[in-house]
Amino acid sequence: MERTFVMVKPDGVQRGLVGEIVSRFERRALKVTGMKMMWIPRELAERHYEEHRDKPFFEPLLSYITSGPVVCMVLEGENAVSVIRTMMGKTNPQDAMPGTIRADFAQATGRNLVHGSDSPESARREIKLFFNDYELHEYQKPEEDWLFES
Ligand code: DAT
Ligand code: MG
Repeated sequence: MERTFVMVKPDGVQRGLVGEIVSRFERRALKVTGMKMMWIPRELAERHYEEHRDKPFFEPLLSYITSGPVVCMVLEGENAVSVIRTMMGKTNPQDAMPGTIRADFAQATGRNLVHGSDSPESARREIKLFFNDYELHEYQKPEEDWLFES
């Protein structure tokens, strides 16, 4: 099983889309192993997005992501990183496929509702940035026997 870090960004919280977005992951039987609301401090936002430090959109990105509370999650499933990236859709919602979160609910790159790690390495880094061990939970769900061939 693979774990990935997902965040409903401030626009998703403000627009009341937390339930809709979490519901899509739950319906797909991805397992929520951590979840919390937080208002990201600027220093954490800078570390999270450090790969973009030299990009022209870095400052607007930081002010967007720190503009209100977000909901952070760790989700687990087979190939969870790429499965969730596909469910989110392209970075620019105007290029995202219908049926993806970004295409269905968003219109602008700078207000694209969700974050999801782009590789297993990024996932490990981001999970560590946002969660303590005691906030992550291993548990069994009764439907697990019906999700995968053994
Ligand atoms: P993603 O969030 O799909 O992984 P990314 O890591 O390239 O995309 O960029 C992080 C965020 O930065 C993205 O969700 C929105 C913003 N962003 C990316 N490219 C941008 C651009 N060209 N103009 C404005 N904002 C951009
Ligand atoms: Mg990214």
